[in-house]
Amino acid sequence: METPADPFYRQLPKVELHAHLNGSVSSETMEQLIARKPQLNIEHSMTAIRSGQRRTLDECFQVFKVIHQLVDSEEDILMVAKAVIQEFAADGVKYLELRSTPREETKTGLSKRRYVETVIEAIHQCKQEGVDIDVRFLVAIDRRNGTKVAMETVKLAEDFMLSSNGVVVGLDLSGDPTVGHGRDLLPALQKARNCGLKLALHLSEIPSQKEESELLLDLPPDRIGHGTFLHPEVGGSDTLVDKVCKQKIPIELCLTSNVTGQTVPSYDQHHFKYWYTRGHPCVLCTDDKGVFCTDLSQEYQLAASTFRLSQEDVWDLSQQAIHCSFAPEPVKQQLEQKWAKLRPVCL
Ligand code: 6MZ
Repeated sequence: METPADPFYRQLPKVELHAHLNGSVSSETMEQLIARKPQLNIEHSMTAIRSGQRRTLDECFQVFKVIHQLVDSEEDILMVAKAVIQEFAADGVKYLELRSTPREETKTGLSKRRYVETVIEAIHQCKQEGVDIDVRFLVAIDRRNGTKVAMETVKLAEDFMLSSNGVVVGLDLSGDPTVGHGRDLLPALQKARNCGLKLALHLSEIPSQKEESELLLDLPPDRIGHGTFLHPEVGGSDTLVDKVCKQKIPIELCLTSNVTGQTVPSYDQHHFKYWYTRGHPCVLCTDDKGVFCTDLSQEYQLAASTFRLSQEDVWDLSQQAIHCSFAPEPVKQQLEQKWAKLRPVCL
């Protein structure tokens, strides 16, 4: 991140609902990971895309493969998860839903169950250390791993939903959108829904996912990630838009990620405009703050300057995000109270 956001955006209390753990690792933490594993010969330029640069989505997915080599043990996961949580808190994020794909690594003896336990441990440690942020966890399904793994992931998420004291609240469907089809994951997603897990699904991140989105919108998901190609102006359809609007499904919008990954040609053509002007619930998010060299304050400032939002509009956006979260109702009320206390007098 080259220039930090203006004080208004940094001081704004914020809710982050779309953040992939390994994509959120900051350059400072990355330096430490690289120093720990010199034998991998990884340079920092391979783990982040500096602002102003553009990559294809496929190139972005190569970056995650490099990061996964650097984060492959319990120790690494604890370190990155704690650092990511502290960084979001330092950026004024008061409520965070972190998501990550459980991985097993034979080399280090890491199992998927330990992976999730370690993220939960990091969340607990941050709480004990008094970091001012409420953190929840979404267990992620990587779409390229197919039906069987998706089912196993749902089972894992369900177990933790029951045993984690409210930390695990839902399931994310993510991964390279050019690989696999949602049809094969439908039984797993239905199972997740039936057992009470909330669903945050990446939908229509690329144009060819129209049929898949129609199918997945009937679940329905509780939130949509990106939804870049849902509306007719970009090759989506009125049917898709109707489904999203009738069910009032909030959309997680990640400006820098989409422009850097070139699924959106420029900031002013971002689909934020389409959904926001319709009054549809929109939540600004970072996606992968480490890889895309951004933070949430920066994303709010970008949206404000691109779409001419007033400070009041920005405040309302951040406050509405509370109600798009998967937090239990009493937590939402506490957050509302926090926002009321922090509201600047000038608004
Ligand atoms: C789809 C994405 C993504 O799970 O190892 N991920 N999936 N679209 C995106 N847009 C750029 N950005 C990240 O974090 C990295 C993983 O998150 C998903 C991919 O599956 C990636 O491997 P975790 O913590």
